[in-house]
Amino acid sequence: MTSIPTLAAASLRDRATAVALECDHRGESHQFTFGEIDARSDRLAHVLAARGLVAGDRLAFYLANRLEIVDLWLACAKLGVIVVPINVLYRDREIRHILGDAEPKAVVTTAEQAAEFPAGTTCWMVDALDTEADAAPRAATVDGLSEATPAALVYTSGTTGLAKGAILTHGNFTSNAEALVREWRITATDRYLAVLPLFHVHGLGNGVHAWLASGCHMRLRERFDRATIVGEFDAYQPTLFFGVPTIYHRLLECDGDTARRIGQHTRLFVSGSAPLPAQVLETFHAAFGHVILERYGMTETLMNCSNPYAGERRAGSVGPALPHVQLRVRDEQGADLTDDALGELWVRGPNVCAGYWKRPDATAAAFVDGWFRTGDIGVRAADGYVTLHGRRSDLIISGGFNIYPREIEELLLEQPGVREASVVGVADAARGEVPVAYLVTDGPVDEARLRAALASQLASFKSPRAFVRVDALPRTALGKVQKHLLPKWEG
Ligand code: MLC
Ligand code: AMP
Repeated sequence: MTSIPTLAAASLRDRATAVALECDHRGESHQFTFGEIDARSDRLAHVLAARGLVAGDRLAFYLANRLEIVDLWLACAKLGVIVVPINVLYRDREIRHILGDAEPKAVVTTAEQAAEFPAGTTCWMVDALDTEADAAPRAATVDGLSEATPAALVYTSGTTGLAKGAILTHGNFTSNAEALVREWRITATDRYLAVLPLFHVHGLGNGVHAWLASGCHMRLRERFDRATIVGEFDAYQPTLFFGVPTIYHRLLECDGDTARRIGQHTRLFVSGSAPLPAQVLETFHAAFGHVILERYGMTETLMNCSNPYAGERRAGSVGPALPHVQLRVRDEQGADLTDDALGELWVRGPNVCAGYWKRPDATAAAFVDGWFRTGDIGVRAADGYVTLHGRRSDLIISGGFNIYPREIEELLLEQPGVREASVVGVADAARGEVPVAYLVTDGPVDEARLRAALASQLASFKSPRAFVRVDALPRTALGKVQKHLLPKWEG
């Protein structure tokens, strides 16, 4: 374990002349060497320091994937500044909460996206920062960074409906990267096609850090786009690809020849962040000639489990715990369960976050004697393979993005005429799950008005697929909504 700059130095310094990154920049496709990436972040670090940022300050970004996120990440790591990534699909309510909680000195964004921010927010325009950095001298990495230094606050929703900032340290990122590079045999000769958003830990913690740790070649795309993805595979010929199940579902739309061609030059396809349906695994195997490697991680812990690179990649299982991760299956009282018994997964290790930002209550509830309660329910077989069976909370995962029903319910209850609201996840072939809202209302539901109200406040992926009017919500004697008794929505 070490700090991010030390981990990255193996590529930034030792492979300074090797091409590191290919991406669009200022309207053209560009290639950058590791030396150039190092210099860019040193210069940006100088600019950020000149603007008053010091170790421990927070700096947020609200951007779709682009080169400057890499610059920002490395510059902040070098300064000990804590990065707060904000999902670029978030809207007013989600943004206000994160700003109020993390209190960043500024938000780096584009002129167009700055319009999403409440008046009075300090927004730094990414293009202006970039131009300023071009002319700046190189700043040195600050002293005193260690594995315990916070590197990021990554917001993840809680059962209360309000997102909590997981404090991810330098050591969390470096230990995770070292494990993945070793376990997935990533080397400097790999070519990694990056399409996952860098504002979540899958794209950032796994993708960017496996790249930095291995010194491989990365092509960074703004996002996954089903219309252009085949062209990307053909032109770039990646060896390495990380996706969420929705992306693999979309890739199955490829014709047979295309699938075989893509499969021939790719070495490893990894899936995570939501359950990979066995049918997608099997169909993908038949078409692309690869068994997708499924792994299990979360914002608070980065990677926990992974199917092996060599050895059985078991359908429906997320594989054994990674070597640096301790994993237990425990009952409600925290007692260890035997193999094959269903319980909650608890994890401990250098991958686990330092707690929740300014939330000692939530931190105390989640950590017991250094063990983190994941809230995921699963079993471990005698050979160590873990299978997930759901969650303690009613979290919905749609396209790999998390949705806490409570957040949507609270907003629905603020709308005129809505007396009661309950949101549940229903199965969707492409996105895994989608939210559906059940409402008790005074009079008919004005769906257009509800949609507009939600769209102005929350990310589009949280918008319910349907609004179903019911006379009453099924409740227990204590008043808790029994979501499983709601009438089935058939689409
Ligand atoms: C989707 N949109 C994006 C986007 N993905 N915008 C910016 N950046 C992205 N990455 C927007 C689209 O513009 C559109 O907006 C809407 O979302 C739906 O897009 P779509 O193209 O119709 O969607 P689809 O083909 O279904 O594909 C969506 C997807 C996306 C799979 C590409 O859901 C995605 O990127 N998911 C990855 C989520 C992720 O990385 N999760 C990891 C969490 S970490 P509009 O406004 O037109 O509706 C974690 C821990 C771990 O979970 O490691 O396991
Ligand atoms: P997030 O808060 O976005 O980091 O989401 C983490 C959650 O995603 C985990 O707690 C799991 O419930 C879920 N998850 C991640 N990987 C997998 C997987 N391979 N299969 C099923 N669920 C997963």
